[in-house]
Amino acid sequence: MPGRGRTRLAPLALPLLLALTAPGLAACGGSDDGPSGSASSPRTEGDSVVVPVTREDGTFTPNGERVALEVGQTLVLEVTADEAGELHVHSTPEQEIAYESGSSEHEITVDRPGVVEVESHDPDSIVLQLEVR
Ligand SMILES: [Cu+2]
Repeated sequence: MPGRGRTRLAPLALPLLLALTAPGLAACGGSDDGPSGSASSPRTEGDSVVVPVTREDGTFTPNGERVALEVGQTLVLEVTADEAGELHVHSTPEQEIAYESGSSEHEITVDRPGVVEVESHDPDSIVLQLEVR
């Protein structure tokens, strides 16, 4: 019976899958750019934290993601936008980042601890929450 054949296969397939994926995971943990280094994840480059930001059809990626930053540490925003606009950094004092359409890089630093929002007002969207320590 086909039904019986399928149930007999299942217990065998699971350990096989685990065996196949486990070495892959181990290998990725040892390298700097595994699958976790996807296009929208923050990463550290030298002393800076680099965060890719994408604006497409009025939607921002990331969307309120928390990023840890040290006081005085440089945050590099790699902006890729299909339309020019402005980001607000709600630090004290507030900072504004004007970006063009296309790709551009913007550096900011925050000189006191706290949670600082990086947002767009047009369209309204929280892009990042910087946890500054
Ligand atoms: Cu604002």
